[in-house]
Amino acid sequence: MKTSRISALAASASLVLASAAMTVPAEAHSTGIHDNCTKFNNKYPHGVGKRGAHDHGGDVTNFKRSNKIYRIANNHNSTLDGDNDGIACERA
Ligand SMILES: [Ca+2]
Repeated sequence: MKTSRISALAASASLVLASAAMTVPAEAHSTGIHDNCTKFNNKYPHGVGKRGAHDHGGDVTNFKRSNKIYRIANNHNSTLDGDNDGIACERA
């Protein structure tokens, strides 16, 4: 009696786990232009930085300045600003 109850519980637990696994998308979540710098630079060729940001790596000064666009990009994918200088995907 006890064993069959435990088996039933285990069976329903397996069902819950199986349906949870089925809800996971087959492919990684895509964030559109925020997937990587290649896509981001298609829209913003020199990157997007916060107002007043300075390129750590060198001399990129022609990036688009927008606190809002930078914040949205960084929230979607913080690796877009890997060197954390306040400019996402800076490119000369
Ligand atoms: Ca950067």
